[in-house]
Amino acid sequence: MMIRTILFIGILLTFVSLIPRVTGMTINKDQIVNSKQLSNVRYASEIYIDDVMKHLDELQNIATASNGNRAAKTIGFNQTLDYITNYLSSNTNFKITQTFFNLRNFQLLRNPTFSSTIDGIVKTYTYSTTLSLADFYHVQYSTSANINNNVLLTAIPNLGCSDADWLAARPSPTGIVALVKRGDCSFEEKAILATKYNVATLLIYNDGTTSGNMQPIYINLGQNNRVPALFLSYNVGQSLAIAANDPSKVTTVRLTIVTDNALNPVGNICADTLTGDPTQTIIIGSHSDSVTAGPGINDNGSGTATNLALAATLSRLLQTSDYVPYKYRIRFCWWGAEELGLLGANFHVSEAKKSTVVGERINDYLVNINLDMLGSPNFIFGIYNGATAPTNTPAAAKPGSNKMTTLFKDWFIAKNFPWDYTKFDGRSDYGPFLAAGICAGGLFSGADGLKTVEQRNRYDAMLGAGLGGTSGIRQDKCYHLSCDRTTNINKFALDKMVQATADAIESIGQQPDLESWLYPTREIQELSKQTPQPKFAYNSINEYFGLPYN
Ligand SMILES: *[C@@H]1O[C@H](CO)[C@@H](O)[C@H](O)[C@H]1NC(C)=O
Ligand SMILES: CC(=O)N[C@H]1CO[C@H](CO)[C@@H](O)[C@@H]1O
Ligand SMILES: [Zn+2]
Repeated sequence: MMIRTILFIGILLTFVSLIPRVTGMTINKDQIVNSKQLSNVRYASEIYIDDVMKHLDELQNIATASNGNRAAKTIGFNQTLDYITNYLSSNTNFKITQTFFNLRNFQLLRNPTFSSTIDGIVKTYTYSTTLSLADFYHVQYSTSANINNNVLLTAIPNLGCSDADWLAARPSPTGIVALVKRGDCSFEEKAILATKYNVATLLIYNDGTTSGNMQPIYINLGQNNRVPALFLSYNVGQSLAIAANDPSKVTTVRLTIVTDNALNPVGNICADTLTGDPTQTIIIGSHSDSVTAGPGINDNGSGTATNLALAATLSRLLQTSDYVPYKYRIRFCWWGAEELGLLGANFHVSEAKKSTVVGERINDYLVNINLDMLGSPNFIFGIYNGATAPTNTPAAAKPGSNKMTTLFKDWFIAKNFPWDYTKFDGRSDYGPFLAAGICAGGLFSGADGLKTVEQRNRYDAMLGAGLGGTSGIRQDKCYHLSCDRTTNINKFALDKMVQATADAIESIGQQPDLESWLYPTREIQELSKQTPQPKFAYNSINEYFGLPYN
């Protein structure tokens, strides 16, 4: 690897020049680490909270001028991307790439209609947004359907989770409407099979297993869904299934679903250091969109702004002659459409899995540091707990994620600051990396969790009276609300989180062999990567949104 060799010589030369002041021992990898003590503990002290706050003010201005938010598909989001790109071009020498992907703009344009005809008897069903009154409900990311002739209905045997179920259906589901009961596999899996067998529309009905499972429910089939779908109550679904399974009856349906599924291009931005091995990349990510409900200054403007300040500071340092360049390429990314289901990061990871370009392949990544909400007003110093990675996390990603947890923890301990573990459930932009076997770590200052009395007391004791916040209230009372403005930011907490992140990047940047450190038995773990990988960081898009998974 050409770049790796040149860099290594560069590091070596830098080190050699320091030898007279050091010890004169033989040069080995450990001593390159030791050079950190001589000249290279600077990143954290050269990044300033006021720079981060300045970015937050700019993001706030953008939101204020754009109906109060910076959500994907709005002008506020586009202006956020412009701001990031312009700032990076004028304040770093990094290579900047903007990649667009299409975001489906799902909208229900009018209420869907649905009726059945069983042996000539017509029944019209009720659509209502009050689910307790509804016979059926629309499905997020359903495509449109206009079935105004009576079309045959077929009931898929069992729960429609296998090809065998779909092949056994009589009549065959192809070209007609298919009815499937809830259960066993995820809703998406049923929809994928329905698409495969080319149904005219998929009707999923509740399973009636409890009193809470009678009414239709709201589900999301995800951006990739291609099938028209409705969700029916148990009673409607069950009576239709009985009729459709009765060979002496003719059971047909009519329905209309009118949706707008227009595609909107949404951008991811990445900025790469010009130095460092591209086949060993450390990727620092944050999301650039807000929810539609508010300006998203803590969530996750604080991540966006921190990432910008980190990038500019590192670019400056790397152009300083006495700062030892890292052996690894550092890539800073701003993901689009996190709030809609990690779409930007997921797109990046799925492209990387397909790529054969050196430096762009998924295996060119060593670790993903995710910068989330970092300045919550009633903050905790939260560290992702590698030990609580989702159960479907590939083995390869686990040891390194634990090491990242320890790295952050050691920083807070060394500073005599309090800290807490936060869950590492894949529900942020690191999720797709983790699911692809890349270890991850990061910080999180808290969202709608309540600060406990124990936390308040411990933070007060360690930080000084009054700095521990308030027990019994949420860590971010403005989480996903319009009051998530710059005034919502706890500058003290954000400052510490920024310092901790800079120090973590510098520390792993200077590891002599980061790959061995993060992937201690990579060869063996390579084997476990052969097992089928989850499509997403979590089992289904519904699980991500806290909806029933199946
Ligand atoms: C945002 O930018 C994209 C890509 O340039 C463009 O297609 C889209 O129309 C813009 N959206 C708005 C709301 O300006
Ligand atoms: C990604 C992020 O913001 N982090 C938080 C910011 O975004 C989403 C939304 O809040 C949360 O799920 C994350 O926890
Ligand atoms: Zn959010």
